[in-house]
Formats: sequence, structure tokens, C-alpha cells
Amino acid sequence: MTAPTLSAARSSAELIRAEEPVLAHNYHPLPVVVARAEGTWVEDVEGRRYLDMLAGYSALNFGHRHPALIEAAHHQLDQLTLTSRAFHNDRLAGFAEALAELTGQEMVLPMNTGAEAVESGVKVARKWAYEVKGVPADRATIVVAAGNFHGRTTTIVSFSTDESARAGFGPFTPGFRIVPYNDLGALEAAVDETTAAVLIEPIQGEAGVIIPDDGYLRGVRALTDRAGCLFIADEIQSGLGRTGTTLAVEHESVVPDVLLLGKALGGGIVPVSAVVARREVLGVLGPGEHGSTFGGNPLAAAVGSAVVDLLRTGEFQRRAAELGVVLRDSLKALVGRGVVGFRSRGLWAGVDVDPAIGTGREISERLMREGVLVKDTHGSTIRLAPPLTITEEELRGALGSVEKVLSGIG
Ligand code: IF1
Repeated sequence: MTAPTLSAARSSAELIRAEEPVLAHNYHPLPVVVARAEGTWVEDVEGRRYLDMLAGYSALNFGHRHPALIEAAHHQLDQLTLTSRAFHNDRLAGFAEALAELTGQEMVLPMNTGAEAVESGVKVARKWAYEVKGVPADRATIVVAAGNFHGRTTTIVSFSTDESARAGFGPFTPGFRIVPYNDLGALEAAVDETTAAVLIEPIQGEAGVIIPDDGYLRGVRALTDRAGCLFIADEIQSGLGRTGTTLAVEHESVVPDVLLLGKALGGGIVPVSAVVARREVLGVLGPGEHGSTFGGNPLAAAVGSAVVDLLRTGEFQRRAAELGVVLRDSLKALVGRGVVGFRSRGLWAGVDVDPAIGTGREISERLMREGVLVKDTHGSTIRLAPPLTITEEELRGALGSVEKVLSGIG
């Protein structure tokens, strides 16, 4: 008998065991090992199929391997993949033009991950505060909301209120004020002449898909206008079609000063993020003051341009809005039957399950055995965020599985 080689096919169970000694334990994934995927479906090592109701936390808004995105990536792989920003590349101008046009803004700063977009937004806001607003050096503050999730860097966890994200990672970056979410009075009280920006998620994802009261985003807009500070909207998870509009702020017809985009911008293929803003704001950056080896690389720009092309059709926003009604109605019917409450907008829902039935984790494991992949957030909340390409039949099927699991049959 020969020793197994690395190339020998290994079962899901073997692969999960193999991770334990060599992979940092910063995640506790569901025990499913995905090997292939197409559209709304993923397939594990053993060939079992699952409906993907998480969609990579909205990085897969267009489904797995959308043909137009794969084609754009393939084409670009055969031309040029990376230049660094030391040179121009022939894909970047088109991407920036398309993204600025899609979002109604003027300038684009391309980065890679969501956290980098947030970090970049923080830097831009501070520089804007010193150079345009006239805040004294090193005094700029940024007001954020409790329950936020903006990423994992040391500065970003400095203003997290989630102890598991923060504990053990200090010392923290100063200059942030935390106020309750969805509370305009508290925001008003926290903003002063040192305030560079208010940074919020239009809908809080990690917190459990928390949708603020109608008028909150308009109130933030009015308040930041009055205070002469920037309104930065983190649309990394809420944006790019998820809620039934290109941006979640459109539900209140609000235009922030700075948009942070990521996740779906990379089409589920490569990490692509961006800070998008008016020229007056992003114009504060000069050569050498900020950058990234990979930001704006031609492969990312090609995929990002293809993503913008998909969004320009309006088809995905429409699907999210229409199927969002199916999602909401189905969840409404489950209230009192295993569901204690839920929040949804478009194809995005946070569902609070009766804790007597199980933790969010337990429900997620039971749904996995039913062939539906979801992710819990805190406690007994699960979040649903399928690819926007999901069919009504698939969505109803997934909700049928939720119903089955909650009724204890699963
Ligand atoms: C993890 C949550 C989702 C985000 C918003 C910035 C970022 C994220 C609004 C940073 C990232 C993540 C990252 C992932 C889990 C995940 C998540 F549960 F934590 F909240 F999606 F729901 N702004 N969200 O949601 O983007 O640097 O990751 O590209 O950290 O485990 P990133």
C-alpha cells in the first residue's frame, strides 16, 4: 500500500479533519466541503447538492460563476492580469467611469477588500476634514453606530461594539464616537466641529439585518449637511442589488457623500472594493498618499466592469424587489410557527428563530441536512441572502425547508 498523496481524492470528513492542525481556527464553518458550484447551487465533495442561501455574504449576488462574469474574467486572463498602479492599465478608466455613473458619483478609489474600502474611507474623511473643513490637526472624529460591522482591521475593530471582534486586539485607534443605531438624537449630540464624517451601514448586516426606521437615512443626510461633515454609507453588503435597488440608500432617496462598495463588485471571482465619492472629497488624495498593489488591477477592473454592466440592466434589482415580496410573505406566514420575528428588504432577511427550537447554528446545521445553506448571526438569528438569480421555485423550496426544520420535522 502506498501512502496517500496530496492529489488523492479525500472525503469531506477527511478534508475537515485535515484543516484542524494547519488552518487558523478563526472560523467555525458548517461541516460541508464545497467543490463545485453553478448559479444558486453548490455541490460538495461527495456530489451532494445544496441551495446557497448565503451567497458569500452577498459577494455572490449574481450567483456562482455567472456566465458573463466568467467570460469577462477568462478574456482578461488571456490579456493582462496585473500591472500595479505604477503604470496605467487599459481596463481601469472604463471601470471607474462605469462605476461612477452607476452610483451617481464622480470619482472612484479602487481597493480590494471591504475592510480596505472602509479604511480608505476613514483616511479620506480625515484628510477632507483637515484640508477642506479646517479641523485642527489630529483632532478629527468619526461617528459610528453601535452594532456596526465594517471589517476586521485594527482600526475598524477599534470602533466595533462586538467584544469577540475586539477583545485581545488593542491598543485601539482613537478618533471614533459610537452612538446607538437608528437614533438621530444621539447622532446629533455626538456630532460637533471636529466631526469629519458619520459612517453607518444603511442596513446593519452582522447585527441581524437591522433596518432603521423610515426617515433615519434622510435624517442622517440632513444632519450631516447641517454639521458640514461627510455621510459615509457602507454599502459593502447592502449595495449592488441586494435590497431591490442598486444601493440601499435609494429606499430613502438619499445620496451620501461617500459610498463604500465591495463584495458583489468582484462578481464572486476576485476581491474588488471601492470608495466612490464626489471630486471635492476623493480629490484630497495626492500621489503617494494612499494606494494598494492590487487595487484597480486589470482583472479586477474587467470583472468589476462586467458587474456594473449586469447592474445597469436593472434586472437583478427588479428580481430582488419582486422575490423579496415572496420572501417576506413566506416569513410572515412562519411568525408564531417557529419564527418569533424577522426583518427583510429585497432578498435579504434576518430571521429570529424561537430559541426553544434551537440556536441559529443548530438550525443552520439542520437546514444543511435539508440541502439549504444559511448562516447564523447572533443567538437564534439566521440570515437569508440568496443569489439574486434565484428562481421563485428555488426560493419557495428553501423556505419550505425552513418551515420543515422549524416545525421539528427536519
Ligand atoms: C467575516 C458579517 C457578513 C461588511 C460590511 C465591511 C465588511 C463587511 C457592511 C468587510 C464584511 C463580513 C466579513 C465576514 C463575515 C461578514 C459578515 F457576518 F460579519 F457581518 F457579510 F454578514 N462592511 N462582512 O458586512 O468586508 O473585508 O470582509 O471584504 O469577517 O467573517 P471584507
